[in-house]
Amino acid sequence: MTTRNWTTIKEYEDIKFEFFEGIAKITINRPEVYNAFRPQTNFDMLDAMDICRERSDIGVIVLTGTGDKAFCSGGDQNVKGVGGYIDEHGVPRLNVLDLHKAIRSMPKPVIAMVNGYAIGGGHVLHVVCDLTIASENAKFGQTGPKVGSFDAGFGSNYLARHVGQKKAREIWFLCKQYTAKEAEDMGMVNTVVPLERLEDETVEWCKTIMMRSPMAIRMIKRGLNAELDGQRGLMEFAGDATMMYYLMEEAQEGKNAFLEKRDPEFQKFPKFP
Ligand code: S0N
Repeated sequence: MTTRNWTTIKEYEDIKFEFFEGIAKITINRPEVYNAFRPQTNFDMLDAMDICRERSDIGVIVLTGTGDKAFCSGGDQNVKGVGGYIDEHGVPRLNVLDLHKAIRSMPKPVIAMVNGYAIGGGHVLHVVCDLTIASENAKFGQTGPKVGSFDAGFGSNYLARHVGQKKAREIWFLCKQYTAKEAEDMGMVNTVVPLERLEDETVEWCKTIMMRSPMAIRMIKRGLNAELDGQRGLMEFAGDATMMYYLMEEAQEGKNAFLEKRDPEFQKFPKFP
């Protein structure tokens, strides 16, 4: 494995947040519980995602877990209580759903670099990411109906877009574990590599993506999301269309005419077929 000089962007309690040549890496850093998330973990990741969105020198976000055992084992069962996962103030939360929304909304690709178990809510996390690159030792599966939870949102319906309805139902109803190869064959993993090549391969994918047009990538992500995300997906797609319109001279003409107290000369702009 190539050694890279990742620099820390910001210190957090539950995650590492690092940067290298346009790539932001968010690492769930709770190896003692196989990188299970608690409310604080999700707050940390949400803050990091905000920074990724704002920083124009970040082109791709990589999500992973510390060590070679687990990407993420889902919700931390030690803090699961009545109404959700209990935070330090005693408030039950399911704020992992805010993280799902942040990944969907992120106008840049988010890649799951799966280095071990992606189980339960950890499996959902990789499902929600735009791409999944897995190591050969990775294992995939849902546990909800076995341990008293379920995700009837992206974790099941978006999963079904990857693997089909029958397989999605199998994954949830039986709660089996699947190898990385099986997950790749099902269509929910993009590629599988030896563990020692995982980061190299992921960085190569990131670099290739970053050579592509960021606006084109953004619009493709928006369009693919919109099919499943209803009015919200359409809103984000439309928002980006408006942003592009604002970049055009035609939109500037409307604003300039208003400020100059004259009629706009929209007729001079082409009406393409
Ligand atoms: C990952 C598994 C299969 C690994 O098994 P293995 O190799 O036998 O290791 P273990 O000895 O079991 O584990 C090693 C140590 O790690 C601790 N640990 C593992 N997972 C968790 C966890 N999730 N919470 C707390 N601790 C965990 C073990 O206890 C052990 O520690 P020590 O050594 O001290 O004993 C296996 O560990 C496993 O099956 N883990 C549990 C997986 C699971 O059921 N996760 C929770 C599933 N539920 C959710 O994720 C909640 C979903 C949710 O919140 C949600 C709700 C609505 C909508 C969306 C979501 C969403 O999450 O997306």
